[in-house]
Amino acid sequence: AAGIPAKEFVPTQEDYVKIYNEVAKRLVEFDEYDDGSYGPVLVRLAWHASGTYDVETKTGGSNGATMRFQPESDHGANAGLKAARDFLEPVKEKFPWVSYSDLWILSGVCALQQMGGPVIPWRPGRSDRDISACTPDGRLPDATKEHKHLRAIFGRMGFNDQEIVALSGAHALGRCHTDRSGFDGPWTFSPTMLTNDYYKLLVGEKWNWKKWNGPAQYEDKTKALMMLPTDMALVKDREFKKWVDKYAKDQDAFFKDFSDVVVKLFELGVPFKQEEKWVFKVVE
Ligand code: DDH
Repeated sequence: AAGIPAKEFVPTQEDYVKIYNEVAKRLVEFDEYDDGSYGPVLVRLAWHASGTYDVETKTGGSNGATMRFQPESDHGANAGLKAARDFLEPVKEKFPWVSYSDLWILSGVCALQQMGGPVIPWRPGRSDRDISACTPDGRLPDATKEHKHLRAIFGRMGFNDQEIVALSGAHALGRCHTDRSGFDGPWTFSPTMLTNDYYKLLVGEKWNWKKWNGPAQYEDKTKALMMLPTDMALVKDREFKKWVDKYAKDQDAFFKDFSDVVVKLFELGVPFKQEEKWVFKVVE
């Protein structure tokens, strides 16, 4: 009636469970994509939304979902992530009250859990910002570089050596695409399951330069798997290697540290009002 303001919809945990379940359902439904899952590219979207954070200026991070806009969507590192954003568009249409920023990160959590990863506690609180909040190009890691670059880039986000190595285990998932990054191939034989195989392969296989016309990358004996120069930096640098050895031997230790560091990554720069983090149940 006139004069009575419409009541604002305040979503509860149950409403976010509906979104988690919808994304999980779509992951099963659209199993023709890539290696059989949108999971890896959803994880990469959540990581690239978060990994722009700069501790000093407190700019970037997942609050804002500024990758919706050019120029950020056109940054070289974000090539191919339109597939993930488009995959989530019908979810946004079904639940218009959720911010893109919360949707992208909750979907990353969903993908990781549904691909056999550890529980990743999550809370809402991100709001979408406009094009003026886009971060400059160059904040995400460059795969052609080495240990110094990794420490500079991840140090800017606020991560130490152990956290850099734990985060990198996400490369158990997904693959490189020649039409996106220029690199080619998956890191493991099970690119839609989160395991500690990335570390096992890093220390257990012999890696040689791939002979091809593409960017410099490594390949294993079978030539089916790959490592980026930045992946190999984790075994070439003694301080990084300590953690690679630990996670190669102990999947539980990897899962625990991975969960902790991903929660930290996904929350960088977000002005939360809510203290409590929720745990979402895996959809069988
Ligand atoms: Fe990554 N990553 N990543 N990555 N990443 C690529 C794919 C995927 C680097 C470069 C690349 C993380 C760290 C690094 C995932 C998750 C994470 C590709 C291939 C390149 C290149 C893209 C393509 O061609 O489609 C570099 C460099 C680093 C680093 O220096 C440490 C981290 C921290 C994560 C994370 O999620 C926490 C995932 C998943 C993929 C697979 C995407 C797909 O479509 O499949």
